[in-house]
Amino acid sequence: MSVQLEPTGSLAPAKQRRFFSRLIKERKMALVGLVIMGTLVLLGTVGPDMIDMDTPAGMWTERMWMEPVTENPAVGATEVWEFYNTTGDAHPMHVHEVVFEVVNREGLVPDSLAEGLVVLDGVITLPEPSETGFKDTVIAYPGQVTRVRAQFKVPGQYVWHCHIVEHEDNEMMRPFRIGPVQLGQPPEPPPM
Ligand SMILES: [Cu+2]
Repeated sequence: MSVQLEPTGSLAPAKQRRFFSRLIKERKMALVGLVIMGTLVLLGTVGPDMIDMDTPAGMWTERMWMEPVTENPAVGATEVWEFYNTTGDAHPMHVHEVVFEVVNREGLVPDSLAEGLVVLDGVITLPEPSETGFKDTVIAYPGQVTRVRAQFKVPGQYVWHCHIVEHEDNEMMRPFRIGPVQLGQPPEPPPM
């Protein structure tokens, strides 16, 4: 499905958010910094996700590189991807295959982060002048959700990841798939 949209930033923030949420699937991903079994886990989802529909809304779950795909846009779908940065660092987030527009950023309530929850504080920031137009990488600042909008046109299996090499090499990378599993693509592992 292809959706024609108002240009980024042309609506008031609250109206903009309602407009997007009516039309477009939102996916909520988390940037997390946890050590589990000696491994630094740096990406995840904000529940519920495709692996665990029982995760309470707003609670994040760390997801390893080898876990099944949690982002599976339909071919031709336009989606808003939300990067919830619960860490203390800024991360340049890169999505393969697509170009995207930066929609906006919104603050997260710090006390909730300490409890494993993301709660929006309602303070919305529009993209910087240098962030207009199509991008393939966006900086996700700490304590904020960064929203981007993309159309996923080409079926296949790709990755999204932080572009800091030390981070992407340490679990800050996840697979995603556009459309159904195709011949030659890695089979879906069972949920861990
Ligand atoms: Cu990073």
